[in-house]
Amino acid sequence: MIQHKQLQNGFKYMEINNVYASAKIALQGAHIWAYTPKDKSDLLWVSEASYFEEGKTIRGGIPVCFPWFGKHATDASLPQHGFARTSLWKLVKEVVQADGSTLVRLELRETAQSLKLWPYKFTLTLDVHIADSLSITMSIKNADEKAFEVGTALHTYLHISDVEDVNIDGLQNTSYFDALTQSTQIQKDPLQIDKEIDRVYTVSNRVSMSDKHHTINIEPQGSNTLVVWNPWKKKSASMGDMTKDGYKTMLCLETANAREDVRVVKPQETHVMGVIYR
Ligand code: TA6
Repeated sequence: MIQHKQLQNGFKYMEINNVYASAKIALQGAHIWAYTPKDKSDLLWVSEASYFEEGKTIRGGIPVCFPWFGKHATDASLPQHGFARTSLWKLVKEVVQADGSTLVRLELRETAQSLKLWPYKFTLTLDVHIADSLSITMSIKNADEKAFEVGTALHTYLHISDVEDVNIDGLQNTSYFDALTQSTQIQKDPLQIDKEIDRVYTVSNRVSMSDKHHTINIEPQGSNTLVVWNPWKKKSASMGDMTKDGYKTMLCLETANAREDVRVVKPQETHVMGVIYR
């Protein structure tokens, strides 16, 4: 079943319930903010202090970062992580498949406003497949006459038992850029976390994250970067949309095209990136 709902303030979202899972997707940002497989715990974390408002990103779920990741390379006044996550997308497809799973397609194109921030015509499509796994595919079509460079992320907030329980396997022997020390390092062992972390790993293989309750496999496509982020206590205290202890039960593992992995897309070409969580 697919239902179209809105909050009292007019914030629009879709609620999907099928034999495999339930999910919620906001039209602003094509933002998946809940995905719960049947008889399992929530995959995604959302801050209890998150905004659900026009023009403000949801703190949690899966923000879509586009057309740049992080701060803009040359103009710090432009919105962090681009404009896709706060733009209103168009729903172009909602289908219940023969096997009972659900496919939702949302689309974003350039507007007069986006052209002021990023001077290119584009078609950005997000395909979300809700089944016993959650599969997300982002297709970036260059609809302009000149090539563009694009940075992206599916900035996923995973819901975890406790950040200090977590073990991340699959990053061993990869290099990462540590945004906190501005240095490049090599990851030797499976990753465990006991303080603030903000790293961009160079990795294209499957990574798995285990906590006390479950193991989540993260299978990327068209991406050579995985960002690992937890703001920890001090930084979250400075963020208006985090509660005091919220950071403990979240970890961002973000399939991305960031830093050296930004992509050049030529006119009429399409870059496809995405991720499957199982
Ligand atoms: O992906 C990690 C990161 O870029 C961090 O540096 C960080 O501050 C964060 O994302 C959250 O960004 P936001 O703009 O959503 O507050």
